[in-house]
Amino acid sequence: MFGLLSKGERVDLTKEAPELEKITVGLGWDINSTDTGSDFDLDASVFMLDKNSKLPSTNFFVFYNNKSSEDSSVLHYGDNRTGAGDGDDEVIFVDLAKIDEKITEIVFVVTIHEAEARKQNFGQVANSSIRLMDSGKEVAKYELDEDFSTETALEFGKLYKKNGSWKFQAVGTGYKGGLQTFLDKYQ
Ligand SMILES: [Ca+2]
Ligand SMILES: [Ca+2]
Repeated sequence: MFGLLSKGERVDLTKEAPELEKITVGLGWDINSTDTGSDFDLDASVFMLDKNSKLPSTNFFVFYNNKSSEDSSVLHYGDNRTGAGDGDDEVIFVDLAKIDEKITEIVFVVTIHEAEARKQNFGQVANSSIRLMDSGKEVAKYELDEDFSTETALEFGKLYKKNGSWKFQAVGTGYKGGLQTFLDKYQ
């Protein structure tokens, strides 16, 4: 529908895909190079934020240890520890109709589990992508095209509500750090 998005590009889901209510968000990655001696365990997590860009409570932080948001609108389908194989390696489900009124932004991040101990970063990861699907049909896809040589955490994309419309933006901002970096930012 929207095809391939470039970094920073936004699409208006409410306006251009009004029938889209239940969205499956797939995150994929592969390892591009050298064997670092450990698996690459990338973790997809979701921060659901209020109008001040903060978590109303930690129940709106969805990750492998908290697989459902307080309002049950965001569900995490589970941890993939290697990224082996094509397609989506971790999947998150979003039901726009169930999102709590106070939530105006849903941020999808990807971090590398134990990046420091395993000496890993996004420069060693290939084919990173985030895509939105409607009943198995791809609606939009963003492929990370930058080579992050030191970053270990990534804000991949976000859904946000503006003037009553849900929009999606391909973000692609890299950080050094891990999940705690985002918790510090959003708490
Ligand atoms: Ca994982
Ligand atoms: Ca993969």
